[in-house]
Amino acid sequence: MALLNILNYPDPRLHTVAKPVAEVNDEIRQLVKDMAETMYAAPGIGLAATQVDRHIQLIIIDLSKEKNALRVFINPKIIAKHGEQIYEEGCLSVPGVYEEVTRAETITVEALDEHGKKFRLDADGLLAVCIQHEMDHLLGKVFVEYLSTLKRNRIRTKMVKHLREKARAL
Ligand code: K1U
Ligand code: ZN
Repeated sequence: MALLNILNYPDPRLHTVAKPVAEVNDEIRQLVKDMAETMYAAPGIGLAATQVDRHIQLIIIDLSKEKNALRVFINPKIIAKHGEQIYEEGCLSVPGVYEEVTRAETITVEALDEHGKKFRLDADGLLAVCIQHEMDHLLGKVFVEYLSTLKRNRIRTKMVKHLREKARAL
């Protein structure tokens, strides 16, 4: 297994639109393993392939404390959504920033699992938030894009400064 590099906002590669996975094979399953290791190490509760510079429709989520309930969504599609909820979101590509975002309260998602088997899932609460957040990554959208231009520009400036300091320390 391998730890992958997570792209940091405002890296332009985070705005790439992901392509569907044509075949769920061993290469995809290896990427799932590497992404899971990367997400657990961060630590985070979700990760999209976009964030590790792989522009395919693959996201993973694990909301368990024990890190033993990995959910894999390949070519996910939201087929129904209802209501609204506000949640203070974070993002491994925007470290240290937590902001409220309004999303659907409940969703129904269809996807393939790591064996290529189609499944349907009804999700609410944090799971619904996380699926929507990760699926946005696949569309090239980062959660700060829901914020005001003023807030987004402040975050961008903070991140650029943080990245410069990180590079200088190397
Ligand atoms: O997409 C990502 O960068 C992952 C992100 C997922 C997410 C969190 C909260 C709301 C929406 C989406 C994170 O995992 S940020 C880190 C985080 O929330 C967390 C980390 C450790 C323990 C518990 C939560
Ligand atoms: Zn994110």
